[in-house]
Amino acid sequence: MIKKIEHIGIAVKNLNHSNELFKKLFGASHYKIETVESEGVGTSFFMLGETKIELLEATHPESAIAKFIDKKGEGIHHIAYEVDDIYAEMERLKLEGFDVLNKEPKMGADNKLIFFLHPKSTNGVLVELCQERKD
Ligand code: CMX
Repeated sequence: MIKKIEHIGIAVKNLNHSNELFKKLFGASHYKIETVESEGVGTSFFMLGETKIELLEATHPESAIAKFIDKKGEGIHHIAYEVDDIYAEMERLKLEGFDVLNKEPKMGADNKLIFFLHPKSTNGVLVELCQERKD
């Protein structure tokens, strides 16, 4: 079951610059910075009440974020939904006909198991499904 929006991911060219920009916007600093080499991203997280915003910067030119910015410019990159059972959701969404981009859930930022749905199968919005890793 999908429970709620866990975070909104925003692609940025320069994480340090955008951390300062969003600090001014939100009146609060990011609470975490994390690099996820397997995804080719540097990330920072801001918490606004119960809403989490993730900024993502590419760590190399082949990163999904570099490709996204080259093509579309900076902006909303994905919406992440929290699920209660990520393995069951993966099977359910496959059966529903969505284009699931990963064979298995994998480790993402912020101690989450994640997988993605291709934006072509979700009205043009890249969807991330995530669940807190328990062990
Ligand atoms: N949102 C909406 N559309 C997107 C998109 C995004 N984030 N990224 C790519 N697209 C669109 C492209 O504009 C292109 O559209 P057109 O065909 O109309 O020109 C199309 O998708 C391209 O699709 P593709 O050729 O299959 O593949 P790409 O090489 O562009 O890769 C995607 C796109 C989504 C499959 C790839 O980025 C991916 O696997 N993403 C999941 C992993 C990821 O994004 N990791 C970084 C974040 C990690 C984190 O959150 O920690």
